[in-house]
Amino acid sequence: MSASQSSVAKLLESAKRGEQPALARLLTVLEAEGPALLAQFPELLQPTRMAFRVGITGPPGAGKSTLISRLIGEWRTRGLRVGVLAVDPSSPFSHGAILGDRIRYTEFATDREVFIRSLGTRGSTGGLSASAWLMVRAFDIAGYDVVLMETVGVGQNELEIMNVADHVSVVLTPESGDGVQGMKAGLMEIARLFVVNKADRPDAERFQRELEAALEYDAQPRTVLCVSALHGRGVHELAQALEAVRVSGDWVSARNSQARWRAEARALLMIDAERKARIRASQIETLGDFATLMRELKASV
Ligand SMILES: Nc1nc2c(ncn2[C@@H]2O[C@H](COP(=O)(O)OP(=O)(O)OP(=O)(O)O)[C@@H](O)[C@H]2O)c(=O)[nH]1
Ligand SMILES: [Mg+2]
Repeated sequence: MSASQSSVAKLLESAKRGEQPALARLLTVLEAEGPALLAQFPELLQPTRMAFRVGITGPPGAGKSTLISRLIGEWRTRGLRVGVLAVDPSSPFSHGAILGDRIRYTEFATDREVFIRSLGTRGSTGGLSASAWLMVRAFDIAGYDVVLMETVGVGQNELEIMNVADHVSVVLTPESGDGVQGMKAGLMEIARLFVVNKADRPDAERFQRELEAALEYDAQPRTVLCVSALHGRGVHELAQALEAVRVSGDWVSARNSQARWRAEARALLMIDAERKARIRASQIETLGDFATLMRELKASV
């Protein structure tokens, strides 16, 4: 076993014992060297325990972070260990990443069973997705019960990231109204639960009914809940709905489904292809080089 291999093995042991600095380091190592580690350590590839991954997505400012901090509290009162991966670079959770810091939500700063990590803005958005796939495995190893993943549900990349989750909730607000029509079709399909947040504002129930009507003829049963994350209303019911899914264990077999392995493979292959493309492109200096590249491309199609 090489030196770095044995140090990663030690890191895995420490993370398993619940040591937070080891988990922080493991997340960093996984982000940097993930595929190699997955190949070397079977427990990373096929963990014996799995954290339930809950994707929380929705338009900017819908209240995702506020809701997540409430949900952390709900799970903590049940004695569960909660991780957060904030994928959206504009999130308040992520400011720490910009400062090069691991941050914890202030309320939970002294709670050793809560671990919050933001995904940096390094690299492309495709890179974020690959990082999410790799890093989220650290929470399985460390024996966490739940990982909440926050992303702004606007583009294709964010949608890709939600493949990492075992369950996706979409957070909307009464003002989202027409937004439902405009919402990415893929997001509507992937979502199992819709949260109408800011229900302290007018028209929340009307919007809830509209949403239920829009989902009525859908093959997948979906739940729509009205919540006010700011005031803590409806949060308990939401946590109960998510907890029911977690304990049902229905998501465990899906974790090993063809679709999930393919989605993870796609994310990691794309980042690898991007890295190779950058190297190859940096070698192009003249029209002749470019023409050679075009011949190579034609040959490889
Ligand atoms: N009235 C009301 N305001 C809320 C509620 N939940 C969140 N907010 C407010 O909405 C604003 C955005 O909340 P965040 O939790 O940062 O929303 P977000 O979806 O995480 O935002 P981004 O990560 O920037 O996309 C904040 O000013 C919150 O205080 C709610 O239930 N009611
Ligand atoms: Mg946020």
